[in-house]
Amino acid sequence: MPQHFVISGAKIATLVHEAYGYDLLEDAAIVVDGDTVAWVGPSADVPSSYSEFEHQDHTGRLITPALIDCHTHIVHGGNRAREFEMRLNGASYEEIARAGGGIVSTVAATRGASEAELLQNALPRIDALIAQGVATVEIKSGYGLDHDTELKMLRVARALGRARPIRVVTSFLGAHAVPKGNDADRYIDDVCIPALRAAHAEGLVDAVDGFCEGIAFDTAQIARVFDVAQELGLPVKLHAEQLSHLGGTALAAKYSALSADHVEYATEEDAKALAASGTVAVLLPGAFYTIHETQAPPVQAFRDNGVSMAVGTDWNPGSSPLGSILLAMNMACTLFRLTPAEALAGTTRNAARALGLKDCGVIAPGMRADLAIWNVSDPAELSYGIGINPLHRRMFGGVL
Ligand code: DI6
Ligand code: FE
Repeated sequence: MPQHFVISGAKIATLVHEAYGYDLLEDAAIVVDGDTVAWVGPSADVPSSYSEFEHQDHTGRLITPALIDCHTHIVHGGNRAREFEMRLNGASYEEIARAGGGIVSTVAATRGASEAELLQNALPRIDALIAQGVATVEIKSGYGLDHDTELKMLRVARALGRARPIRVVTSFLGAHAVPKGNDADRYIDDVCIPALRAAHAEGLVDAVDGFCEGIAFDTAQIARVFDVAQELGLPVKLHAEQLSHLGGTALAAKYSALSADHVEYATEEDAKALAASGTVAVLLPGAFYTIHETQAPPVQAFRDNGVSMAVGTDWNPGSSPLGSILLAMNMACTLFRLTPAEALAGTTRNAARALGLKDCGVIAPGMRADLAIWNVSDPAELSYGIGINPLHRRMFGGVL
């Protein structure tokens, strides 16, 4: 049951004003009324009308909006540790593929798992994120690549949101890879688009995603999926410019996408297009790190053009087996040169934007009371630590 709290004495990174970085208040208070933030300001100025509310002193702590992981693939069967080991023992890509490795192996494991099994596998991943102050997580389909398994993955994602105190936002990613033995165009028209319509009819889809890449789908194929998304009234997002420059970012901007994700190979011109469409650039340093990518996303061009940047884990069994949003923030700073304030904005305000959510990601009156209370005195500590979790408590919808 949501309660009524006055939380005082803490530093509060409200993240409200983009120009002010953390937008930090010293010795500040938050009034939580039910599931909503009612008031924010100096501890000394809490209106007396709230004097009956339960009081909590958090002197010496930092409060931020609860974190948001805006890009994950945490519903999937199996794992690819064996393949990781084979690669480090010198196996070639072909040898790994012949041994049944790669995305195909995750598709097989996901098809073979029941809904209950997929749920059991994903719960520890959800719990790991919750333990780091995450209150909203995006989860994609994309390891089914057939009608039934794509819908099964999304049902499991919805079930995770009922099984745990966390908000789950789903993305339909039928256009993730071409299943073995299929033609890409026929797969899009005969499997992906009908599955999208069926998933939408079941209420399973919050947004539509795709993988625009040489090893996946080209812009014309993605555009066909996006046209259907538009017809259904669903927002779109896109894995774009991860391994090469194929024009996915410009396509995402053309469709007013919520986000363009990865974007290592995006250009200055792409940055201008994202700015014009209000599309968020989602940076995923876990994949960059895992695949030893050397081309970093054009962070300065994003800054110069006023593109909002978010940061996610991309938690998936292949290119980013990264289960820590805090480590993703550290990597975004170390590998991509984000400032710690940008990294925190990337997992709060801008991550909310990347999901089209307007009621979370900042601390302000009227917003959901999704908060993270940290045992740190300086907000930079959240990005500075490597493998350290300083969370004290998380509040989800007013519930501690
Ligand atoms: N980009 C990636 O890096 C992953 N998917 C995507 O769209 C790879 C997924 C995998 O290898 O399982
Ligand atoms: Fe991804």
